This record gives sequence, structure tokens and C-alpha cells, in this order.
Amino acid sequence: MRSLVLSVVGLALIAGSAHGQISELWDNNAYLRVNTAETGNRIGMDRWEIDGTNHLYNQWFWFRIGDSGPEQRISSLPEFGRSVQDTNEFIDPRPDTFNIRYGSATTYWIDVRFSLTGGAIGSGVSDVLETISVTNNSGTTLPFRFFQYADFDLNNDVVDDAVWINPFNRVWQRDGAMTVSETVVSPPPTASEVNIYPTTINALDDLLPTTLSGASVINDGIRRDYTWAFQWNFDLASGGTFIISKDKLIVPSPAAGALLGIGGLVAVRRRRR
Ligand SMILES: [Ca+2]
Ligand SMILES: [Ca+2]
Ligand SMILES: [Ca+2]
Ligand SMILES: [Ca+2]
Repeated sequence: MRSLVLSVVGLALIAGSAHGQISELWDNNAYLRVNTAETGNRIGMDRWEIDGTNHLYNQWFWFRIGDSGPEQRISSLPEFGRSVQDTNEFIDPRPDTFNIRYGSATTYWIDVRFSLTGGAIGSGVSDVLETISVTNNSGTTLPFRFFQYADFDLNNDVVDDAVWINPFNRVWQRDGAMTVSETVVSPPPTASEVNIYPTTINALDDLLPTTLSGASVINDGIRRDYTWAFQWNFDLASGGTFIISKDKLIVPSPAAGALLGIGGLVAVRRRRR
């Protein structure tokens, strides 16, 4: 009996180590890293460097089915597969796009895709396009509560000036002249919050069901370690797919709050000529 238990534990350790992978992307002046092996708070996308300066502690995804019990990290599900791709070989022949699939053919798939676009060397500008797809394979409708959590530490130090979400589908965080913004292209989230590390990630990792608070701004002149999160609640019919599309942009300009998406990249470049 004891040896049977030990061998089961051994198999679990081997299965666990298969998740121990780091994926890397590069494009022009930008570098992005995804570390799904991490079991501490710095899980998932854990590095976004622009012109050699890191601006990200981490970003990752949690979910719950129904309104009771804890959330779980998507990386606690079985990893079905992952890949990196080069989508612009004539501009930059390194991998710029990351895909990963969690889940199973009898429950659900959770697919995540990150596409990195760098700016010109020295521009301080970069963009990440993100797509999350949840597909229900279970044969019954599932009430998903899906969470995105982001902890940017701009300019490679933990404290930043301010963070705000408005109107529930855009977020900005600023440190001096550096701003990160995110636009949720579709669909609008059900709830969101800004907070101070580690309140939100502790809520996502605890044993209770979490609903984001709606707190929309922290801008009182005190520099702190800010985080933000979005939540989507959706009933997903068997065979259905729910797709979340969004865009993150880092720009070295305090006016970046008005400059969202690729249009913002173009505007900044034009103004600098
Ligand atoms: Ca490339
Ligand atoms: Ca900072
Ligand atoms: Ca929780
Ligand atoms: Ca932070």
C-alpha cells in the first residue's frame, strides 16, 4: 500500500514538472516572458521589457465555475499544448506570438494568445494584443467567472503614481512619464477593481468566491504598488466559445491615457518627428 501511494505521488510530480516551462517573445525593442511553472504570486506573463527596462511584475488569469468555492489559476488545469510563432519574419525573425491551451476535451478548453509588437529602438513604446477563448466541451451549460489580474511595476521599480479604470473597459497606470494602458476590445467586463498589492491576488488565491469590488481609482499623490483586475461572468452553453480580446500599450508619455491602441502608437511617433 505504501509503495502504491509513493508511486502515485511520483507520477504526480512528473506530471507537475511537465508544466515547468518558460516561453519568450521578442519584437524590435521589446521582450516578453511567460512563466507558467511559478507557484508563488509571480505567475504567468512575468516580464515585459522595453528598450531593456522591465515594466511588469506579472499578469495572469483565474476562473471559477458558479458562485461558490474558490477561484483557480488557469495553469492549475492540465496543459494540453503550447507554441510560439514568428508572424513577421521580414521585420523581425524572432518569435513574437505565444499560444497555450489548458483543459480537456471532456470539460473545457481555455486558450490564451499573446502577440508582442515592439516600437523602434529607443522609442520606449510596445503593445501586446491578447485573446482568451473559453470553449465548453462538457455537454452542459457552465456558469464561468473569469478573471484577469495585472501587476505592472513601471520603470522597473515597485511603486507607481496612480491607477484608474474608466469606464469599466479601459485602465491606465502611470509612473512619471511612463504609462501603461489597457483597452478591453470586447466584451465589456462584468466587474473590475484597482487595488494595492497583494489584496486582489490574495482574494483570487483564497478559498472563498471573489467578486471584484468596482474600486476605480487610486490617485492621492502617494506612490504605491498598484494592481488591477477585470472579471467576466458568462453562462457558456455546451459547444459554445466565449472570446475576450484586449490590447495593452506602454507609452513614455503622460498623455497616453488619451492615446489607446495602435492609433496611439502612430500618434506618438508622429508627434516626435
Ligand atoms: Ca517576429
Ligand atoms: Ca515604478
Ligand atoms: Ca477567492
Ligand atoms: Ca504594481
